[in-house]
Amino acid sequence: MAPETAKAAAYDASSIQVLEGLSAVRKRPGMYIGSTDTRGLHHLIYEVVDNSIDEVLAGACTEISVTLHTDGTCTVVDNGRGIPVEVHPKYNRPALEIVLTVLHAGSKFDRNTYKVSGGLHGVGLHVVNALSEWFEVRVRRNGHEYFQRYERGAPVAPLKVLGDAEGTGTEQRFKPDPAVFETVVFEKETVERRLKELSFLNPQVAIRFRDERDGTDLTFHHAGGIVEFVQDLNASLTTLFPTPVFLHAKRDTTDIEVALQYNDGYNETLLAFVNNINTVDGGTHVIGLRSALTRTLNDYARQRGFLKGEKEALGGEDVREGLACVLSVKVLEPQFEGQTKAKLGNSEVKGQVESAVNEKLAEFLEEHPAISQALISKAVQASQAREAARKARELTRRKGLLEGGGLPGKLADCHSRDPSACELFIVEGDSAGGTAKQGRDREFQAVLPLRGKILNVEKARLDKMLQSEGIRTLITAIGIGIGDELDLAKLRYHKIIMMTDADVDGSHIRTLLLTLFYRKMPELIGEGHVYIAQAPLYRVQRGQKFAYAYTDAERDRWVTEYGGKGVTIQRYKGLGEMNAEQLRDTTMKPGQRSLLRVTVDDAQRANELFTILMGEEVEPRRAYIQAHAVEVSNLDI
Ligand code: 0RA
Repeated sequence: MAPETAKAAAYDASSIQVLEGLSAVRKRPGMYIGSTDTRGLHHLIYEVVDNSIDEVLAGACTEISVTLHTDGTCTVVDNGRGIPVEVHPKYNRPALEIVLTVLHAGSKFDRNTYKVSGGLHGVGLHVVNALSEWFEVRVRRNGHEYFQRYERGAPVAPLKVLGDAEGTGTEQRFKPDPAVFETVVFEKETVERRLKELSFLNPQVAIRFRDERDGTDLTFHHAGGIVEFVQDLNASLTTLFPTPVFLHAKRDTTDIEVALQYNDGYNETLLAFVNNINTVDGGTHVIGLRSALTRTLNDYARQRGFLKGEKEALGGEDVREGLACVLSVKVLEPQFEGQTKAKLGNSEVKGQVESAVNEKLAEFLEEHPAISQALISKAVQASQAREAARKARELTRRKGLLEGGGLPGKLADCHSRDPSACELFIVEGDSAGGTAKQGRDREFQAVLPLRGKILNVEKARLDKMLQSEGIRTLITAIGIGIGDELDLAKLRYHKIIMMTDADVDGSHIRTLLLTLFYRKMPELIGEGHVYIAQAPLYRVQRGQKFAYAYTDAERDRWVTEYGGKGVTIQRYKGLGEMNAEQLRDTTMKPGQRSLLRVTVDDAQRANELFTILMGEEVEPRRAYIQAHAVEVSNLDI
């Protein structure tokens, strides 16, 4: 076809519709992928991979490979049936083009699998295409290889046949558009984590991950599915029984899978997925699971005489102490709720999960009396510790330490009583604390100095945790309480800002704080209230001119700008080396400072590292340190 003809043909009614659809996505990308920050950027990969996973769920695909290239592009290859290329009757164009420009579930070409619609994945390949500078797709099908290229979502040429080909499959390569995203750099760890997760959730598929920027080449294939997932979660811990409990049930059209295993620690790790989406904010499926656990363990304990009297009962937190659990449900029409669409809303799912887990877990307990006894005795101990903690709390309360007006003495509170305007700076050490108190705006900025390291909550049960003054002070200052009694509405400051030195001790304290928040106040992180202050590393000065640098590269740029000669560089080894004015201008003052918001991902990563570095087991710790030798070489363990 002559180019003029192709062009003329391209401007018919349906392509106007396509262009309108495209510009809607490009105008409001957030509506489709949640945000245009690094989180939204990674949604592009998730979306493309999810489409290949749909082929796995249809039983038509066994291998997926994901590659991050040095030019900032990503390639996803699968050996599924290939995106259909036949002409779509309604649009009079190849189905492939429809899938990549308008539809996310073309009726005739729809695959009969559980869809994730409503969540942030499942938005459709056309969204990825529209937000990519370019997108190239190759399909092997019907004995041919087909190819088409798009730029900013629009095809640059019709679908063409490259030649003959054996087998079937789809290959997609795309370059996120820097005009849309705040950052276009894919994070290896984020992608790796998601692919590993998908391989546990879909044991039928092998997922290869390559990062050409550093030579990474990994293959994830976990035939044991979520049972292996739980074993992985407990890998560095001592477990109460060797093989995780696994249960699988169907209620109506909902498919329910649970794997769980207890360790001798005090924390709960519960990962919940709906149609392969990680519902970090929980929802009805999680509520159903928790209530079944509490109910079934209480029933069993009562029948066997482990609980005395009618009044004694195991609480939810007691039966979840030391629990590692993966819940994976498949729901036909999931409703996702909340800011990040990471919470399941379908009310019917609560009862479905609850009844399935009640039934199967009761069976398991009957059949494994020795394990059951170990579980119950751990939960009973947890319950006694909780009771002891409650008494200790009453005592301190009566002493007037924890109640309103009885705020910790070291806290320099702010004047404002409007939590949404208030900020709490948690500062390392009394000396930096003093500087921060001088540099703050007392109207809305409060300062809490921490003396030394806080207790590692990873290794302590509730009663011991509350004996630690540092922890109590933090809990009181923040105001929302912890665990099952947490009430986010009582939050006293909407920004909780960790301000520590940029050295090993500083990062250790930050990790301890993150562990406390992640384990005991997860909503605080989930709702985006936790931040890390970014203090400068250098002050570069020449004559009257000076600037602050937050990285080595930035320092070098200032040195060049100031002309090299006569420039002095001051290196800040800690916050304490700055005076109040400097700390205010560089790190505390809104509009001038830069704060890093902590995501659940960050906290999860910090915690994982922590479980390994601080855990009892020597072997995983050694393996981890060897694998990450460069990063942790100066970490004091
Ligand atoms: C619709 C129908 C069929 C396959 C696909 C879509 C499909 C989509 C993607 C996206 C990435 N890889 C994919 N592989 C397949 C089934 C068509 C048939 O019955 O042959």
